[in-house]
Amino acid sequence: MGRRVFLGLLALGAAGVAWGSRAQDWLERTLAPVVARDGTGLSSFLPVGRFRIYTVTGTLPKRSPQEYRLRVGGLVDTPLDLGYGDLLAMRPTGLTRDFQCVTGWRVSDVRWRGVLLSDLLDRAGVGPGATALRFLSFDGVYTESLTLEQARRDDVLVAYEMEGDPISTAHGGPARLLVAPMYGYKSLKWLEEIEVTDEVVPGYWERLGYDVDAWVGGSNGRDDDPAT
Ligand SMILES: Nc1nc2c(c(=O)[nH]1)N[C@H]1C(S)=C(S)[C@@H](COP(=O)(O)O)O[C@H]1N2
Ligand SMILES: [Mo]
Repeated sequence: MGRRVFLGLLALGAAGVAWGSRAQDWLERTLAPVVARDGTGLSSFLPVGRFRIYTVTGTLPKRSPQEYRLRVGGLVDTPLDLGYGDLLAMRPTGLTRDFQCVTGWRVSDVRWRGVLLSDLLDRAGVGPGATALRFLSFDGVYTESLTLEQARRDDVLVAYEMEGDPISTAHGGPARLLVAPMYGYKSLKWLEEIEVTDEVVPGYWERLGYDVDAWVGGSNGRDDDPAT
């Protein structure tokens, strides 16, 4: 992608803020093929609204609410296989928090809505010996982890709404993880599977040297992330 095109996209991104979510949807549909064609550093993030869009695969995988499934398995009493409607039918939890990437950008006061991960775990019933969770994305590559104690916090959601709208494809919809007290890389997008495990299995960026415990303000702060 040429420099002028890129600057044009930046301007469109800014316009998206002013025009609202319909323009933003259009922008994301238009940009998705650009990201897919060029998986280099330059286009591995896109400025959309106040956020940058990250995707380690260079694509924005899309699943409609109708086809969306979320599985919860591993060390549980009752494995779950939930649809989008099943998530909406569970007790909703709202949360407004700053969203911060380890590379330094931050979006203040983002409004999220979803299901407490803790509620999902209660529904599945966590079995003996369980100490951690592993998360898988339907992008087929990205993974994340939390300890069971972290996962049970009241600021950790399986989120399906952001800023009052269904979470867009670019932001990891139909449903993504939101680990509000930690850096953005813990908040796995395009959530497909949660596996309850007996040990922490380090996630995608953690295998590349990032802290497994990614508390915002912790030792992790650095700006040499290849995804910037
Ligand atoms: N599946 C997937 N989830 C992901 C990532 C990714 O590349 N793929 N990037 C992570 C990082 S580093 C950040 S900062 C946030 C960015 O969220 P956003 O793209 O909605 O701005 O998503 C996180 N979750
Ligand atoms: Mo990030």
